[in-house]
Amino acid sequence: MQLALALALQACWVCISHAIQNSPASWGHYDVCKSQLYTDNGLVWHYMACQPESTNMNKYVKVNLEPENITCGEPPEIYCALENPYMCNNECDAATEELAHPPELMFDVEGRNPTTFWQSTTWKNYPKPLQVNIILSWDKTIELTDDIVITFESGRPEQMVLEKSLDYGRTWQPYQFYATDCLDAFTMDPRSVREMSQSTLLDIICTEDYSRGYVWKYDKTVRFEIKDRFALFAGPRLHNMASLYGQLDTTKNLRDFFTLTDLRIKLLRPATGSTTVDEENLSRYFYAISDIKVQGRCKCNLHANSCVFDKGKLSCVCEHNTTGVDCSRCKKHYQGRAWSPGSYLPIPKGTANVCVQSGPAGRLNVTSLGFANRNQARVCDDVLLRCQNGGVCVQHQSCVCPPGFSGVLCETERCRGGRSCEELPSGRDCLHLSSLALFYSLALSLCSFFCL
Ligand SMILES: [Ca+2]
Repeated sequence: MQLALALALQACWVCISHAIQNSPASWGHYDVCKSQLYTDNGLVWHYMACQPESTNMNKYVKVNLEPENITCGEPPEIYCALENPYMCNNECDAATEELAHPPELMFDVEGRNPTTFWQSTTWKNYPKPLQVNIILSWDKTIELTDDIVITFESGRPEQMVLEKSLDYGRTWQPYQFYATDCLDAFTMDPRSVREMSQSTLLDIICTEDYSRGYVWKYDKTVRFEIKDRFALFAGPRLHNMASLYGQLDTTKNLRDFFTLTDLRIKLLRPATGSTTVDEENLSRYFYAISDIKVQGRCKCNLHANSCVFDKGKLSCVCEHNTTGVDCSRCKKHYQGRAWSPGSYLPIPKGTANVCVQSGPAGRLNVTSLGFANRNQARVCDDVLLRCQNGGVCVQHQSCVCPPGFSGVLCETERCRGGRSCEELPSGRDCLHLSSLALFYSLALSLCSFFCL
């Protein structure tokens, strides 16, 4: 009965794993660049489109502020609560660790109590605008995979623009405008991402959804909605990622929309909680941000499934005979045809578009290597092609498998697939008890039912 329970649990785990793989956080496709296949011609590489896992990009970001001296605390400053101009018992002092609010506190581990946050100087120079640029640089093209979420410790700004750069900060384009009054601030009609359609997805909008006054003071986040935009192709719960990937493959503008090297948050006017500014109490007005979340992946043109951070620099670990930080060109001696990115199509493995050897000599080599490989192909070794389940590799040519296992690398259990295994002296438990098999399939059905 214990075995039956274990099988039931295993069935549930298969089901949960399946669900996890289909969740937006780990889509499960395109995670392997190549695999080895055993064919009549010997072992051959089979190439597939691949991409690195989506991850928290904060770990790799460099942050710069403009103007440089905009962080509070030099000299020490007293600031007041926005809601109560007479509650002025807070101090910012850059020289005292507990009272300092440097920019790195926007990217530290969350969940600390009290919250850690960056804070600007107060609006003491009013009516000169209090404006700050927060520039996030990755020095590498990345692709966004989830919403950008900025959490304010102060009230949310009354005017703000989120911008992106695709050329390491040389030129900038707006991503989204945010204001309490879009018409007044940017002469734009207010819109919401919820009103967008497939044909308007690339529109740059101004939204009033995240800039309401201090009556909403517990609402602290400002978002740039990536998932809502994905959902226009992939469905509300992002179940149909194939549709999105297909669209990304064929529409360069769409792919570029989610791609960037830098982000710039332009804070243009702090929260005032009113239509007028209280000039007697300017220490009520400032910006404070406790967290910025950017989830994405290295852009490797579907030619790498990993990206390394070495000496402060991100770069793709290129496959398919490609090279460069983004795998955006063919390796030397592999320019037999023009470089092209991998393709998501056909779903789910895509097309690798590998770079091939160049020149007539290269082509000759391919033929002769092919012939040579056929004679000398390694079927097994002690590194990547290990014989499994206790098999022994003989002269790199074949695995001698223990009883109960077969296959090139002894990877297949003989008693599977309806064959009787009772006569085999295998130490493994095979599913030859029909009652257990029935229980297993019942458990699997139940789990599938709950998963769907
Ligand atoms: Ca923080």
